[in-house]
Amino acid sequence: MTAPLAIPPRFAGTDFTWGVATASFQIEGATEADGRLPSIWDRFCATPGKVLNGDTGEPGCDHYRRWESDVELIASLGVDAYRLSIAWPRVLREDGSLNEKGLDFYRRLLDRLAERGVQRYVTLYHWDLPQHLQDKGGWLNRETAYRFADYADRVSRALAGRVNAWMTLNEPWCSAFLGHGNGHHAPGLAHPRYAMQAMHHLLLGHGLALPALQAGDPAARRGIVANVGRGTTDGAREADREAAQLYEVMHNAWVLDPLFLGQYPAELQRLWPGSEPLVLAGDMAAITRPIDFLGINYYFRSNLRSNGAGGFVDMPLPGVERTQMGWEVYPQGLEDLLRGFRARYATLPPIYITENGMASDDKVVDGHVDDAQRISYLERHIAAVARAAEAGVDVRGYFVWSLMDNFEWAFGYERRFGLVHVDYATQQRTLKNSALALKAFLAARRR
Ligand code: IFM
Repeated sequence: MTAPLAIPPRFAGTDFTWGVATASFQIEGATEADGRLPSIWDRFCATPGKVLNGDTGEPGCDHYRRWESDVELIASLGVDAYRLSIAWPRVLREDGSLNEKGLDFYRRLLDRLAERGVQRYVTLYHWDLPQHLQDKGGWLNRETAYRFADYADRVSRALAGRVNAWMTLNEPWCSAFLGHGNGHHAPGLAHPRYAMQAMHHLLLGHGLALPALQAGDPAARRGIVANVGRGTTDGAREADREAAQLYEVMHNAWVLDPLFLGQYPAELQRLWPGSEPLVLAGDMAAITRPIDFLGINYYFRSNLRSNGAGGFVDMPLPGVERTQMGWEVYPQGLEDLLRGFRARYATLPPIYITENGMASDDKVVDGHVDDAQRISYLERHIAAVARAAEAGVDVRGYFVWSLMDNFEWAFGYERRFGLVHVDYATQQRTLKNSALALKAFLAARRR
C-alpha cells in the first residue's frame, strides 16, 4: 500500500485543480494515420544525429489507437483534469480545411473524458508544426502567425463546448530558442536573430488566436503556457549576479514581458546585439490581449557565472540532487519565480502549474515501479507552490508532467517522465508508486 502524496492543506480542497499532462507528438504515434501530415518533428527525427538512438514519433505510446484504455487510466487516478495537445498536422489539411477524420479522434477523446468527469485543458501548439508551413519559412515567416490564428479559429469552432480551457502555445521559449537559437529542437536552426524573430511570430500568433478562440468557443477559458527557469549564482562578483539575472531575463522575461508589459526586455540586446525582431504596428497590442490564466512549467534551477563578455555561462553545482535529465532538483526556485512574477506583472492572471515533474530511469520489478525520488520531488514542489500561494500568488491548479513515459524530444524514449511506466515493445502500462501516491491523495480528498 503506497502512502498518499503529502499535500499542504491549502491545496487539499476540491477548489484546486489536480491534473496530468501529455502532448500529441510525444504519445500519439500513428504518424501517418487518417491523413495526418508530416510535422517538423517527423522531419527532425528522420535527420541522422538529431534524436538520441534515432528514436521517432513511432510508436509513441500508441495513444491514437489506445485512447480508450488511456482515458480509463486517467479517470482511475481520480484527477480533476487532463492536459493534452492537438496535433495541427492531424486536423488541418495543407489548404487549411479541416481533416474530419483527425478531428474525430479528438472529439471522441474529449467526449469520453467528459463522460468520465475529467476536465479538458487543450494546447493548440505543442511544437508539431506542419512541415509544409516550415517549407515556407515556419515561424520565421510572419504568415505562420496568421495560419496559427486560422487553425485556432477552425479547431475551436469544431470542438466548441468540449474544452474547458484552451492554451495557445506550449513553451514558446523552447520553440524559439531550442528550435531556432541553438538547434537542439526542430526545425534545427541556430542563430539568435532567428530565435528572436521566431519568438515574435509565435507570440503574435498567440495574440491573434485569442479573439478567434473567444469567438469560436466563448465558454472556454484562454491562456498560454510558459516554461520558466530559476537562475542563481555561487559567484561572488557583481558580474556573476548580473549573469544570473540575465539568464532569467533570457528564459522568463523574454516571454512574459511582451505578454504583460508589451515590450521585449532591453537586456536581450546586450546578450544578442543586433538581433531585434521586426515588430509591426499593432503587434504588441495583440500580444498583450488579456488572458484568463497563465500556465507555468517549472523543472530546475541553473547556476550561472559571468562569461566575462556581458553574458552568462552555466556552471553546474557539484553535489546537488539531480534527475535523469541531469537537472537540479530545486523546489525553492518555483516559489521564488512565482513570487517574482507577481511582483513584476501587475496584470498577472491566475496561474496553473501546467507542468512539473522529473525523469528517472524507472524499471518494473515484480509488477511495481519504485520511484521514491519522484514522490519526494512532487511533494517538495507542491509545497513550494503552496508557499507562493500563502504569499499571495493566485495559483489554481497543478498538473504533473507526465501522465506516462513518452517521447522526450531530442532524448527519445530513454528519459522517463511518467507517473505510469510504458513498455514500448508491448505498450503495457504500469502505475509507478508515484501514480499510486497521487491516486491515494485524490481518493482521500474526495471522501
Ligand atoms: O517533455 C517536455 C514537454 O514536452 C514540455 N515541457 C518539458 C517536458 C520535459 O522536458
